[in-house]
Amino acid sequence: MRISKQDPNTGFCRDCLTYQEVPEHRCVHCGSPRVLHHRELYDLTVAHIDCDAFYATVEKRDNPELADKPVIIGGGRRGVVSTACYLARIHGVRSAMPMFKALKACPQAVVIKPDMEKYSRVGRQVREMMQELTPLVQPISIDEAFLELAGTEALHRNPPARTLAAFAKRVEEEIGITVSVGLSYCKFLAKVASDLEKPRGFSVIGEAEAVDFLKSMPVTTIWGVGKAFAATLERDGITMIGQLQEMEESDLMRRYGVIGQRLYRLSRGQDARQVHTRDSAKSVSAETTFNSDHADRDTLAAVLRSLSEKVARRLKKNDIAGHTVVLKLKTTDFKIRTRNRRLEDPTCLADRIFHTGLSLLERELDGTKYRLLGIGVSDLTNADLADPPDLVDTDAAKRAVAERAIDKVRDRFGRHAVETGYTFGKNERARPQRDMDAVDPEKGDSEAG
Ligand code: DCP
Ligand code: MG
Repeated sequence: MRISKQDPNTGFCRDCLTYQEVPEHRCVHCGSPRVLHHRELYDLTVAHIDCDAFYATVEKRDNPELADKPVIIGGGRRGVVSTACYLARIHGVRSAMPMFKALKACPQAVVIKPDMEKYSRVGRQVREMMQELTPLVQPISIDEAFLELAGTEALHRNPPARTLAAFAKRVEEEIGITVSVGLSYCKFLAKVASDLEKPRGFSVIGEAEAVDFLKSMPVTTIWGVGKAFAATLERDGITMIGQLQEMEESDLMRRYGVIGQRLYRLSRGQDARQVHTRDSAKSVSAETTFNSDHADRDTLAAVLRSLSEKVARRLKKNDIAGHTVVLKLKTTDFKIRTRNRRLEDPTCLADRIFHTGLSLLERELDGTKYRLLGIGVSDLTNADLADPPDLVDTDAAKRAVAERAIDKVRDRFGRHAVETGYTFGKNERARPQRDMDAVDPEKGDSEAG
């Protein structure tokens, strides 16, 4: 049967994959209750896949006698639970629980020491199978990944939703473990969705219901809101996402700094982060070759500032951050110097990139004339962990808030609407002539320092 986007009423069975024209509770073909219907089922392309009780499921696969027994994986030196099968979870056993406590809750459990080599092998198999669905697979941990399936319909002759259901079925049949799938229009909600119906789940969150759905969820649903930050929010009387939805962005930013903006957007189901493969870019950088050579701090600092802003702009656009700042200089006799510094936390802020770059640059100001200056970041990660609000350096924290405010003005009025002290009036001299993307500063012709 041909399925078109005009026909959102047609669902399909997750067991036999037969299309279902009328919304029935059971599959018209095989009678399975696992029938999927959703108004946006054929429009959504972002998926999060997470294996169910991963280590425990692998052990159950390899020993059928364990099938109906509660199984706990853990022990070892730390004496905590790595994971527990869903049977053991009924008794209250959870990951990271001390083993003695877990055994008190479920004394009949079978305890198995983790076999990491085996789990890595199985995790790799699952990942390879994911990569047959789309080249855009972003692994998050040993048992989970994001997938972008836009544009894969022709290849699989199936809409993403059905491709994913076929995948889950294939993992069960060929690898012998189960997964849960979340399907949505953005990463945040795809991840939330995959957790909704575990195990063997397949949940869909569409754009139309996102805000309503989020309203009644606890703030801890938001990626990056851990126990400590949830406690801060609770002290301010905020426990549910619905409360965040009623707050102004400026208020959230004033209270919580950069993370306030994230809360504002995610609480409304706005998440522009793209799915990217881990090695799609090793670094993000920009560089400029001067018309005449320079040795003085002011000129170089101005160029550095505008290049840092360019790098930060790209990082923010792609929701990534870099852990290491890399400065590149080329002397008049074409010798290249690169200097690196690893930061405490990854950053996507121009201010942090600039100040780190400047301190590296200052050590190279020995009268040498430079014909090229470049700045970039490497060790790329998701922006989620970048620039935590509780910085020791309060001035830097203030500048970070200011930078977010400037970004907003620039989003609305263009890049040159706001100029900082370092670049003000220096745009002609500081204009980058060439930029580089996806260049690995560890390699190539550099002379590491
Ligand atoms: N893990 C661990 N210690 C933790 C959490 C997890 O060692 N505190 C390991 C064991 C898990 C694996 O990582 O099997 C994957 O983590 P998940 O959080 O995805 O947990 P599970 O896959 O076990 O369960 P779920 O079905 O909730 O995904
Ligand atoms: Mg899992």
